[in-house]
Amino acid sequence: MLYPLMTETRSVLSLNGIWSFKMQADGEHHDPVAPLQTTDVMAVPASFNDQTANPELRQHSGYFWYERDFTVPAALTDQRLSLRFGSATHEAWVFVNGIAVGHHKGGFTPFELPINDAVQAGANRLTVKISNLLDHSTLPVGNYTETKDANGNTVSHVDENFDFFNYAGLHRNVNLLATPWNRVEDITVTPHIDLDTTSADIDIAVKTTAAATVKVTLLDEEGTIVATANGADNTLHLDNIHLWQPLNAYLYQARVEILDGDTVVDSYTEPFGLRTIEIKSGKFLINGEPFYFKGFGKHEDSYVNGRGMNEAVNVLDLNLLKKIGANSFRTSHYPYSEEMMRLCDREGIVVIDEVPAVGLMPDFNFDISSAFKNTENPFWSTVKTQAAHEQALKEMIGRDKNHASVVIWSIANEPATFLPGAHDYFEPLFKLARSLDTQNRPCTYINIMMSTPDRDNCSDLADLLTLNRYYGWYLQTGDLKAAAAAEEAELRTWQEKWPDKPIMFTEFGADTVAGVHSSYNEPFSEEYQVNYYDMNAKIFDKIDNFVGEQLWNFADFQTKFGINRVQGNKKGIFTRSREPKAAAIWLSHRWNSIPNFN
Ligand code: GCB
Repeated sequence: MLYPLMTETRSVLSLNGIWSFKMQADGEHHDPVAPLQTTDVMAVPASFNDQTANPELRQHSGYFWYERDFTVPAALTDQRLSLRFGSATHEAWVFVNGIAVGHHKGGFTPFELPINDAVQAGANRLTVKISNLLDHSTLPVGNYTETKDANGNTVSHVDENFDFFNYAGLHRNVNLLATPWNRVEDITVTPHIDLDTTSADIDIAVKTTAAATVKVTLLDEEGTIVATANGADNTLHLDNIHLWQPLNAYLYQARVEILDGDTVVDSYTEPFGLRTIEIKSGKFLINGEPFYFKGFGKHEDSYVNGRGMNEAVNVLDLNLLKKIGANSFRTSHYPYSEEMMRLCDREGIVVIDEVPAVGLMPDFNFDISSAFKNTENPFWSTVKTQAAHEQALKEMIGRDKNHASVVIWSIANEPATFLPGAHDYFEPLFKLARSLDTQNRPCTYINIMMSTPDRDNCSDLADLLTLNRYYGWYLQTGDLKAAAAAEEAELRTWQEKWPDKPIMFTEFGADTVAGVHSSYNEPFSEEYQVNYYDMNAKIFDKIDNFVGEQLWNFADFQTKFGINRVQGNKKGIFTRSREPKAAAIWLSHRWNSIPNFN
């Protein structure tokens, strides 16, 4: 799906701003034929949860409604009109003037709904019903239960089977699009790069709504035309190419036009970068050189906006990331906004792109030691997420396939791959992901602590080993010496088992309350966080195939209530308001002295 762009043939009208809002109370119903009866308002894009002063609404599990009026300019009514949502978390039903125009399930990918039959020139009413319910058939996975209130109405409860707050709402841009009827629907860019001759053959596959005369023009970063071709399936040759490099981005543009004689019927411009990715002898090569990942698992999480897109925070985060000497992050635990992906392309940030497959384990708790003993749970024969998982992969790869910044697809975070049945569940999903990506990016799943080399059932499926490990935090808490021994032993076993697969940590971290200090290296202190990272770093530097360290987490973030969390997860090396803890200074010394390629 193409990102909404204003071009000479396309209009994009923002529907962001203040909308009317109503929580649907238990037993209540609303018919969108009539306007919403409410005085509450919500800003879009943002989560609804932290915009309210009402604790009941903040914690609401169930349905809620957004509504606003919008005007369709008469000049646009003979074009194809559609509504485009960057995301609606987690399931949405959309109505225009009370007429149902479409539905989408899955809270982190865009959808577009044609509305010509429901709109008129001038004033119109847009209503969106949203559900934030999660269960064992959705991604992420939630534990769903129902009770009855005093009036016999059903009350829904969702207990997050994961460690982040179930923020919901219209999280990303909402736009009215006017496009030509005969238009470019999709563009797939597949570069074949010859590093020796610094040349490339670039396949540009254009999908149009009807047979059309297509013209493709490639422009360099200065806007100079470097190649042209006619037809919907072309290979264009470039000499003297500029590579897209980590932290040194270079973006070309593919301008795609549909022509009727000399008239441009539709025009769309897709940015793309030229870079190679290869896994060879335990190394992760970008443009033929061994790349070392330095960076973070992140969240889309900020004060007030919740999980809602916050472009100022995105810009700040990437500036902090670069300042600290990092070069990469993972979109834990769901695809991030299209705006963030475009920013990463432009800033040269290397991205591991993850589907919202999180919570794929029997039950989420912090008792890792007892989970180690639980090896016979029939989880994989009961979970019903396969269809949602396929859809999430299709939508993420469909959306992000042309991004130079994306170098790995993450097919799940911490699934219970130590339980029987995991391989049968994941094998078709890896096949699907590989068949969807014309750039053949490596695929992985993010491995949980219990899935040690002797227990894990899926490491043959992954192109590299991406491990989340909490030695010295959830295990050997406070004992960094014992933690170091256990961690080194495990890493060496992985390396022996798969000598050609690169290994990296995609999570490791220690909760740290900013301002808590200790002369005794106590967990939760800033000193412990520094020493914890120092212990890990010394081990990484001893493992040959170790290709990167992405720590947990970039910043403190909001979670559900629970005795293990004090106003959220405190493993950030920045606070939630992005102030540095002591570990940020320590890391900046380490990372600024490690080259991106080594
Ligand atoms: C993990 C999860 C992440 C949690 C983190 C933690 O393994 O992948 O979502 O937030 O641990 O802090 O416990």
